[in-house]
Amino acid sequence: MKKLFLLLFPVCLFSQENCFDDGQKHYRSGMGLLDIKDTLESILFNNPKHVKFKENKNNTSYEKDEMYDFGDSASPTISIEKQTENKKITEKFSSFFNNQFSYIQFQKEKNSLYAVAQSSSGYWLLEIKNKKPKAYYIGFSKNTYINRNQKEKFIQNNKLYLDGSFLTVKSKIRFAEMEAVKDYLTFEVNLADIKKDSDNDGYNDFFEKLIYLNPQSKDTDGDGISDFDDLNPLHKSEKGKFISLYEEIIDLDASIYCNSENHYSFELYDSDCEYFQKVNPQKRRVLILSGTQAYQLNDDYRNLLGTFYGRIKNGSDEKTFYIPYFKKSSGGRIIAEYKNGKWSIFEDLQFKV
Ligand SMILES: [Ca+2]
Ligand SMILES: [Ca+2]
Ligand SMILES: [Ca+2]
Repeated sequence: MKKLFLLLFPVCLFSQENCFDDGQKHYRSGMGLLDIKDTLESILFNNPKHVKFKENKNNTSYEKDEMYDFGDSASPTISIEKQTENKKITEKFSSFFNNQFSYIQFQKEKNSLYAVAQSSSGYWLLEIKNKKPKAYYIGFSKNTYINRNQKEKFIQNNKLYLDGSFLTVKSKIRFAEMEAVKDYLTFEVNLADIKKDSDNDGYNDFFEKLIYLNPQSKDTDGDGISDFDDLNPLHKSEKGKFISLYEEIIDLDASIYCNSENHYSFELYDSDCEYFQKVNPQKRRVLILSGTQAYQLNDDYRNLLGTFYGRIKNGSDEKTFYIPYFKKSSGGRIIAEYKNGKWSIFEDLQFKV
């Protein structure tokens, strides 16, 4: 009996425990994962089962491919005519998907127009069919690089064939420096696997798994808004004094990508504070991961965790509150004042965290 009681006890304190300063240091979880040097062995082990690959020495090497920018005219495989055509198709895709993707290659089929594209979360297959856009997250591992130079036809016999390689971090000094541990690969994925959307909510299963949504439920958090339309799909929103404080704070990070129109771009946060998790954003699409989820997030998204907000510290007058924050290379604190039921917030950039 006693044991059970002890287990239940901490749950009741959950929200406050994780929101307010307790004099302890709380580091962001998930940070530091970038330093791990992935070996060929671990990369092969972690490669998802639906992704097959074969070596093909005629492919472009990672080193050579990486030198080309998107749509670079110096790329040897793209003629002027092709470039003009690609520009037109790019505009067509952008009219549906705004600025959420960079396009790698297009393919016209009888009833559909396809694109292989990249976003902050990884690689996607985009489809326009009967003027309806669909985006399917391909679900490659974080170590998978897809060449900018692809063969003319990447879809054949209901399979996706993409050239690329497996990468690892070359140097810890400069984060961006990568090298291929297995080069000249052609990846093969069944279209049926990536198109699978078990709950038919508009997000394919692979994307839902990546961002901790439920691929078997149209409405993960049960708030009546479908995953696809929910601006905070992981948590049911509520109203409250400190919840509205976090609503003000996330507006400080407003970016053009994570607006309500863009279903595939989220502003990512990690916080165990329930007040933060229960925000009801009006204009922005947010994913608020728990510290544990952020730590486990084993995909490209891990590079994209934005600002981390620490715990709320009470000022001496009970109207002023302080929240430290950490960005990739800087930090500061939010000063929040509560007057007549409203928050005024300021960023104190001079504050050293
Ligand atoms: Ca779904
Ligand atoms: Ca779902
Ligand atoms: Ca929902």
